[in-house]
Amino acid sequence: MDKRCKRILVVLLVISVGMPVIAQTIEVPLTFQKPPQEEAGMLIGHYRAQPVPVTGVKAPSDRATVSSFTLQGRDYYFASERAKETDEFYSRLYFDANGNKDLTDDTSQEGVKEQANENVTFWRFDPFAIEYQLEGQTLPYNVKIMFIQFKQGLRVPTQGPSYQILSIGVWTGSFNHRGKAYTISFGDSDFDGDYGTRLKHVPLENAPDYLLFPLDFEGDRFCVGAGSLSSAAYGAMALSEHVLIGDDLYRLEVRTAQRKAILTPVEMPRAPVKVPKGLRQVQLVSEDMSKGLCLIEPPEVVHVPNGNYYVVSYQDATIDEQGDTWVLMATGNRKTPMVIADGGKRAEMAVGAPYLAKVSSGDTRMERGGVSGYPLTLSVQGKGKEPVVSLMRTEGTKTNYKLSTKRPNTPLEPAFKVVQGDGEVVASGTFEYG
Ligand SMILES: [Ca+2]
Ligand SMILES: [Ca+2]
Repeated sequence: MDKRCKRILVVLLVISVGMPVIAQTIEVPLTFQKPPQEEAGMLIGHYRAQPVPVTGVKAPSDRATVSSFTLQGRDYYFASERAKETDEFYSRLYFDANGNKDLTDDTSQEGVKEQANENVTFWRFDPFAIEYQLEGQTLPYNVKIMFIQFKQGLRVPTQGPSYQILSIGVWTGSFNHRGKAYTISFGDSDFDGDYGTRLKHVPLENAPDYLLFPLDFEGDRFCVGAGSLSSAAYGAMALSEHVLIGDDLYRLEVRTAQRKAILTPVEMPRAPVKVPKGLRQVQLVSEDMSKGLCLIEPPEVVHVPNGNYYVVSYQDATIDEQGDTWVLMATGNRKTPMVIADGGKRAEMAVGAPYLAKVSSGDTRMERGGVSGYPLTLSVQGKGKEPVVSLMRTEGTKTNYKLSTKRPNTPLEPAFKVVQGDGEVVASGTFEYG
């Protein structure tokens, strides 16, 4: 190689390193789909609503209670009744599928009873595919109605049946970002037919310090990740204005009626933040709680828009020796150190490993399932005192870790022994999740 050629080569290399690859606007066409049936950790689009009793609708029988829910200004009617007059609870559901305010010409469904805990029983029914109008477009929607039966004698807000109306359909699409394929899904968590409702902070009156942030937010949820919908949906985030994929900053917008999502590159002053290794997803919210920021697969140092942020939640992923992926999810609270990204010295996200397990015992005797005793609680928290809320295997089938028989893809419940000073074992057992 002669000297001139070398010089050219050097110049070319400098040019290729010095030119940043500019992120481009990404349009993601969305298709509607029913998510895998209430998989563990599927947090998209579930919403609780208390329907109001209605009049002017023909009931299927004298003992039926007619109720309704609303979607984009249209009312949808349903009725619950005891299948037999002597039945203990409402177990049959009618849905006004043809929308004529007459529930005598619709088919009915018998519920499947499921004991949720000692106080609550759910009556589950198959979901309904319905349609609604948004911005002149007819769109599909998926609704699931559940009846809630409270234990007798319990003080409950309503007499008669209480319902849970769930929005369980999601809009899903895929896109490529810097050569890698991602799946993005949106759920209508606040049940208004618009899948693009951004996070809104709702201060709870006299909220205690330990209250977790997600409970304070309204709006829709979404998830994005490499891989399938079900593994990405584990730990959906509150829909935020800005999303960082790697170190590329985008504004995220969902246009439900147009069946698409748009990721637009954004230029704004940003500051470097050091992210703990293994964190593959982080939800931040600005100090004034007005704006969310989601980090997807952040590099070790990510550049976030200048500002101070609370860590709302994160996922920490690890691959075990057999190649299975495990994802730990934690939720920050007000005690978790803020991320101060002011462009000054490099900010750090002080969360994640090491995780500490803590066992505490209550000093009030409790009764449960006919057994009386003192409760033992096992909790795990990260470096920033953020509680770990779940640990799941999201990919793979070969792990050597023992798995729970009650919860799929979850580690075996830890066992305990309570030993007296003289070595006598006074109690032993296993912890339960939840
Ligand atoms: Ca009807
Ligand atoms: Ca919504």
